[in-house]
Amino acid sequence: MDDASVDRTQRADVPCEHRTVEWYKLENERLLEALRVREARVARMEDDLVLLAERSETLDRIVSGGWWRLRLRLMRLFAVVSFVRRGLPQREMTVERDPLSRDALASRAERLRSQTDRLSSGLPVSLHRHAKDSSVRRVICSLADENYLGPLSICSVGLEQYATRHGWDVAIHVGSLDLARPIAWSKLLFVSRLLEQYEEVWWVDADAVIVDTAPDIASLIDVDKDLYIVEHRWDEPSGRRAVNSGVVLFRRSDWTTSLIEAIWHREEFIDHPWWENTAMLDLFGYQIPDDGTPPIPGVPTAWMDRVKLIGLEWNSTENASAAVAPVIRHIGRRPTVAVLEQMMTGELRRANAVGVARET
Ligand SMILES: [Mn+2]
Repeated sequence: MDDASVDRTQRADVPCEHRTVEWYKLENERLLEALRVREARVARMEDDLVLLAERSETLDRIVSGGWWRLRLRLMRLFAVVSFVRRGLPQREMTVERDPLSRDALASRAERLRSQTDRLSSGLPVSLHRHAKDSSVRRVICSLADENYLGPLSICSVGLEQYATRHGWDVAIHVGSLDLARPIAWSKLLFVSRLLEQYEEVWWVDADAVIVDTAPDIASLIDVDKDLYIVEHRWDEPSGRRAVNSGVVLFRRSDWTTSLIEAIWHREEFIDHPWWENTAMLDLFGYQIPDDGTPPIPGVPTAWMDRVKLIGLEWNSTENASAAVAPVIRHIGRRPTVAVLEQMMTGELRRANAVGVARET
């Protein structure tokens, strides 16, 4: 309700026949007062309008100034560029980002070979740090010589994908660590060095690829087990089995150190076709036939107490040792390195296609 309506009510309250000169004087004063109130209100509104006009002038000055003009121009340019880019075919950019393209693998091989990082022991490596800020230090590792630099590069693509997802470091060494023995034996030396600064060291052969990054191998860890490995099996001759050292998770402990030393000292197996794997099998109690046929399980030795046999999916090969849903596809020896590389790339491409399909 405003003053005017109050006036009207008051005026209406007194019938015409009872209105006196005094009433009219008072009524006049009331009306004048109402008029003054309105004038004051109009004056305030006028002040506000002046203020608004001043502000808008300031805005105009700012907008027409050089800085704003430049910003507007940049924004317009950005909009045009992103519009044009959206319209262009994406093929070229995808090829550049494809870690399995010929160029990407070549530069990856060069990076691995450069070994610009150092372990605390001074050993040169190519190190990718993905480890999360946690109390457990974990590393995935692999090693190969120049002959296997191609497979090693392809292998490292999957290792890095896995490491990024689960917070592991990746350490890769190119070259033998003991030229007196076949390269396979260098694995033991490499793992030993890594156990000096990591609590969990996961070895993956250069001829294997991680094809499913979802499962977390750390979830398999038991307090009373220090070695995690897959036991392969054969249809024929039936009943043959053997732990395969192509994929092994080592936990840092005195037991692990002793085991690695014990394997290393089985010099009679240095040139055996399965190298250090044979030494490990012998220590664990498997029988190694002289005719080169697969090992026969025997009475497990005390070494097996701290060994945990894990599912085939962690080291899936072929036939009876092929997992339905592999985490790691271990390709193994092929007629040529080129064939091996082609198979590894194929496996990773399929895996990534499945991964992309799953995520979208
Ligand atoms: Mn292998």
